[in-house]
Amino acid sequence: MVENRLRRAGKLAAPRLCAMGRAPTSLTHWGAFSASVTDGEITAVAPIPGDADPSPLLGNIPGSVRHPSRIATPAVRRGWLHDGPGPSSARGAEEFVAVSWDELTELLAGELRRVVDAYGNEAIYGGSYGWASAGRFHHAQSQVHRFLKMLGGYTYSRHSYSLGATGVIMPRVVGTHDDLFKRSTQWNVITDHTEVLVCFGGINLKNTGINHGGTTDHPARAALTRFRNKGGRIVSISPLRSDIDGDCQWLPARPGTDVAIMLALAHVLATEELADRDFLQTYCTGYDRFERYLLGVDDGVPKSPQWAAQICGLDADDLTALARRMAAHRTIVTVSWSLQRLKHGEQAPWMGVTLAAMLGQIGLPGGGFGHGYGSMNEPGLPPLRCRLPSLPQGFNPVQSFIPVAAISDMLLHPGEEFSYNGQTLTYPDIKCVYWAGGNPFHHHQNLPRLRRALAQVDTVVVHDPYWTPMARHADIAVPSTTAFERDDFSGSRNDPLLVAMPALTEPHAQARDDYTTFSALAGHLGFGDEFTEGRSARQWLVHMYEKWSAEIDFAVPDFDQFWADGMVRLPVEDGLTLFADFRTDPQAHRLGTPSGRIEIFSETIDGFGYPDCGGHPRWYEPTEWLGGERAVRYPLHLIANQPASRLHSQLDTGATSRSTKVQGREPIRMHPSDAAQRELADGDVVRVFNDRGACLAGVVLDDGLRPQVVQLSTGAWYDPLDPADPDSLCVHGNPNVLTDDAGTSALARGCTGAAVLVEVEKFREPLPPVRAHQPPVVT
Ligand SMILES: Nc1nc2c(c(=O)[nH]1)N[C@H]1C(S)=C(S)[C@@H](COP(=O)(O)OP(=O)(O)OC[C@H]3O[C@@H](n4cnc5c(=O)[nH]c(N)nc54)[C@H](O)[C@@H]3O)O[C@H]1N2
Ligand SMILES: Nc1nc2c(c(=O)[nH]1)N[C@H]1C(S)=C(S)[C@@H](COP(=O)(O)OP(=O)(O)OC[C@H]3O[C@@H](n4cnc5c(=O)[nH]c(N)nc54)[C@H](O)[C@@H]3O)O[C@H]1N2
Ligand SMILES: [Mo]
Repeated sequence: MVENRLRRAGKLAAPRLCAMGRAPTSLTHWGAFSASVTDGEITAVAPIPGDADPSPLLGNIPGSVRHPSRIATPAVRRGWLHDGPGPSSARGAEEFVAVSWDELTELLAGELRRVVDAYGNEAIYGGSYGWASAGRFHHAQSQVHRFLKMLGGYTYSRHSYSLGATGVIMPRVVGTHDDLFKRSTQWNVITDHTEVLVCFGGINLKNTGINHGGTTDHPARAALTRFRNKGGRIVSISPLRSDIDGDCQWLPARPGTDVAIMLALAHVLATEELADRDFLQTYCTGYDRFERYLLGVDDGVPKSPQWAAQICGLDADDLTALARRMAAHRTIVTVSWSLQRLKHGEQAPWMGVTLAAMLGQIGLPGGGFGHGYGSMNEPGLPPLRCRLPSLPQGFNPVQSFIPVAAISDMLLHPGEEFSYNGQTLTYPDIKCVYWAGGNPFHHHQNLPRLRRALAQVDTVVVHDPYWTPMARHADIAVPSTTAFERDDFSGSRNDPLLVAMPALTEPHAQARDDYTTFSALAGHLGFGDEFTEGRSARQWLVHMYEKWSAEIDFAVPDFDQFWADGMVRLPVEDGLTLFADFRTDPQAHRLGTPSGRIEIFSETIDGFGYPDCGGHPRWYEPTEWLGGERAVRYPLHLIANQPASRLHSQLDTGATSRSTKVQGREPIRMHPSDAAQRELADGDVVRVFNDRGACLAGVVLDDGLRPQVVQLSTGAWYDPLDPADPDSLCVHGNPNVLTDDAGTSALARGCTGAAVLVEVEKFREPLPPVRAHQPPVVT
């Protein structure tokens, strides 16, 4: 403790400086930076030279390591410590008791042993979804999964909140989902060849700040500028003007109706002889079945621009003109990931590919399909020619899994059957939930329901550097280091630099690396040597690097040289066009689908007989949209999208994130006409509500929204006015108290958090304080 106080007072030696005395560099999911370290603390950060468009998220870093919201000591919920494991609705409301690391190890090892002995490893839910921090070794997911596998396994989760629907549908349609991003058509090909970019969901540059594992350059903004300067045109179909930065044709469609719009465009192509029948014949299967639906042969409803106009609120003539323009030019149809994070989210990427196939330009330079431009930095960037160094993961002997966003369903319905991707599975009976590196109170929908679900289990364990809302709901809170307090290295599959991440400062208070925590636990449980393989964290870095460098087919400097240099440049595959090989030779480069082609009709999916996902893409009426019954009670469509000021909930306490808050609340953007109807002014605090929950938010007027659309980003730390009440008002502005915890369909059961219907009213009571960034009571 004394040591820690001294460290904080800056009396101990400042952390290592890199070789040659230059400022140390490090890597985050949102960019590489060099740090100014004064008296042992990170006081300022600067983007590395060469990053064309650094992310403003870097501004959240200074001050974050010693923030009062850090978990300073291992801590156990008082009720759990006193009464032992068991269901409890006190999670999230009770104070904590500080324990020593030895006590924590003993308690935690004992509880894991108890659960495994009494119920089997299946009773541990170790999906532990979340982004954690950049770093190939200290990556929290890799650590927790490796540990739980050696413990005998755990119930795991499949896919992500990012791409829940795409991850299941696109392998059935084009044989892959990863390659859509990893091997996407590159920006330089787009700038050289594309004439029209038709973007469903826009290309929002705020999102291109991010890549999982890190990113060292942000070329999207410059690429779009070059594209425009060469005469390229951008059409943005989106409820928000800001989804394209700069000049474009903005079609502010009613949200949730993109599939209807795509169908209308397809209808024009089909009826005006503009569809490329040769392409559909050679490279696709099932177009005929789809066309019957498109033309309304069986249901009597042609999916014409006039039909779509009623649904999407755009002008039918504009849609017709757009379709003709797309057919006349080299065109890419892009679909943002947000469109598959909605009810029936499988349909938008499937229909996007179908539309691109009808244009016949898939595999031609600058034509075809894109998924996720403006969702992540990765699409448009060249992939590495090699894999990255990695921590061996081992084998999970437990078969039981859930689609990741089914967590509340699983906890509330043990033993019940559910459908997923053609299978009938059974929810396991979970006794222990183990989380490291994610924040379900950020990522999951319908938080009141999640709180009730978490109350069912015997024990919740959370490793996190911060007292996030998830950590507050833990029985056992385990303080982790941040990426800035340990040595590591990182990179990502579409970035040319592998970056050394030397520790910039000493660990805060009693925080420990997850690796150290798991090593101690494994030791206590009798598999310490297997877990550590006798290596310290530093020795693992050297080992991972050396093993990797021996396996790749080009030379890299040895570890010490890499560490001294701070980074190493890796070769990339330049000039890619998505599916170019397939186009050149569809036999040699068959897609990984049953037909080897693009499946516009999928016999497999059709065979599942799901009412909410049939054999070809189609328009299903959404549950949460302005055209439905529900909009009578909740007449505003809330876009709950990714925050511009942080990564998810990470560093919500930081300067960039806090600078956007309105009276301490998360900003909600509203059209002036919607505000006027409710007598709201810029800067007012409002209550945003529906029948699932309510939160406060601060009004920002913006006429760049389609009327009746409001926008409230995710990521404000959940802050219940009454922590004992799962239905309590969130005073800070977390939209997931409002969103529906319903899967996309029986096929993928992806997350549907992208949007929700709400009403907004002025909050007239005295403003409750925001306490989310303060630690809970720990005695
Ligand atoms: N309504 C709605 N909900 C959404 C979305 C939406 O669009 N709308 N988007 C969804 C999407 S796409 C995603 S990806 C998810 C994101 O959801 P998450 O990935 O769960 O969100 P993060 O805030 O990134 O959580 C990462 C956590 O890891 C912690 N952490 C960082 N480093 C370490 C470490 O070394 N060790 C440990 N133990 N912890 C560490 C951080 O402090 C943080 O609490 O949210 C989803 N939720
Ligand atoms: N700054 C920042 N960037 C991020 C993240 C972050 O937390 N912060 N998270 C990263 C992660 S993990 C992911 S998965 C990606 C997610 O990437 P996306 O899912 O693409 O991101 P969103 O910001 O949720 O949505 C993009 C845009 O889609 C539009 N949109 C929403 N609903 C509709 C609709 O029904 N129709 C149409 N046409 N448009 C609609 C919204 O206007 C929104 O701005 O972002 C990544 N980038
Ligand atoms: Mo994501």
